[in-house]
Amino acid sequence: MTSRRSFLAGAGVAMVGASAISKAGAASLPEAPVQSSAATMPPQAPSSGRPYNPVVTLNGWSLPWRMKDGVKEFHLVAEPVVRELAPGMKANLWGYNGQSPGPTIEVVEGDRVRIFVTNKLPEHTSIHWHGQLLPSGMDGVTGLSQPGIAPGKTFVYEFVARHAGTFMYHPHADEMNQMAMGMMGFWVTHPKDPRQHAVDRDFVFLLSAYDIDPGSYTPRTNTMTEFNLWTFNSRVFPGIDPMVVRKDERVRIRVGNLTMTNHPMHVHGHRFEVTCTDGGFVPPGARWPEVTADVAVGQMRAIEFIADNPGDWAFHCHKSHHTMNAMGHQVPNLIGVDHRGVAKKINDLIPGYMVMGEKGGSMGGMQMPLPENTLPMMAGQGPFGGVEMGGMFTVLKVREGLARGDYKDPGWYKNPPGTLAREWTGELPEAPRAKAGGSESDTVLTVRRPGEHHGH
Ligand SMILES: [Cu+2]
Repeated sequence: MTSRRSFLAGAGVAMVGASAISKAGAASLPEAPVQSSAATMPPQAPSSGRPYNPVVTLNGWSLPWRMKDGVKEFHLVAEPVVRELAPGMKANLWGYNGQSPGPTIEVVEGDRVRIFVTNKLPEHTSIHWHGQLLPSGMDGVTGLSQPGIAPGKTFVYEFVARHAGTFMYHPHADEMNQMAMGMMGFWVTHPKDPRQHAVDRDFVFLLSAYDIDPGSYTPRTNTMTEFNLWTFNSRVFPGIDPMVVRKDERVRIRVGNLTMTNHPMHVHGHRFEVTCTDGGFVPPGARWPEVTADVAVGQMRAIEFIADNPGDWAFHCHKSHHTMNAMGHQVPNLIGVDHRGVAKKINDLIPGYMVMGEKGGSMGGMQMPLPENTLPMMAGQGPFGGVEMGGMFTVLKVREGLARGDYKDPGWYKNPPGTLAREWTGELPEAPRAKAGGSESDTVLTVRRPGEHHGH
């Protein structure tokens, strides 16, 4: 990785797209820009070709191209990468151009696209352009549509991006290992007319999952269902950037699912419509309001809404184990168990041991020492304390008075007076409850065995 030039300026954040492209102009192969940072890059206006409204890849970036005789040329390099999942944890993954997931590819409906794919992995690979309508020989299925790309080799794919929509790319070679190692990327084909399907902010990310044992760095790829790190673009909360939007803007969030299970994606404070699926944009008359959209395995969904409700709103997968980071799955339910004494005995053997769960599962405030390179299960902090979330969770921040295109984190929402849940400090009479046993209860329960029932 160090032998390749990196086109990064300053703190590894800004891409110097234009100069990189002109430098490569004479070469037969376009340069392959590398990203060293897991930060969200600001949307990139197109440097050549037809205009479009660029997307924002959450904790990611879009791949620059060069124009050659009217063809958009991209260069992806499949290679081992180190991805920071959140501050405090890095993973040895496989990805493209320095990151997992790979960079987002943005083109316009009708563009002719040529993609060079160089394999720097220790085994063969290929790329399948998930959802594209293209010639069979460009579909990237190893053995079926092409031979695998051997280590050290480069293949060229070329096709026309025929319809606008939301797509993904991923290997179709040793998929179980390569996708469990993080090989995937997003693809957006913008409409020919930038006014069509226009929104003010367009966020994209992929869902991926990893099984990384606490204290280790490399995913176990034979895992079928017991993944322990659930990610947006190979990041876990609190490592996932917030989605910052200006009040009353039209917002689109595009999600692709390359995990091995479905994810019901849920937004707070707003209703949305699914406006784009795997097959393209949904006609307006066929949309209906939702607050949760299930994204099945291999699917893409784009949701749209008007951000008319200022605040800090959770946006997350609704499977509660997917909003947690790595944990042991063999932990019994200890709610209501009295551990006094047990903890003391264990502490004599293992100083620092902490009993978990006797008052529920809340571990936000616990400071049990963790193995190295391991995140707490639920780590995010909010303005009122621990958010008790990890994994597939981030915050939609809707604010008045932001500048157009300002994606800077505005901090926590300041609730207007009278709009914040508060503690009740008045009298608290005991609630009347039905008592067990019958005699003191108002409720009379008559039980009859089925055999005693004669009728009909
Ligand atoms: Cu989920």
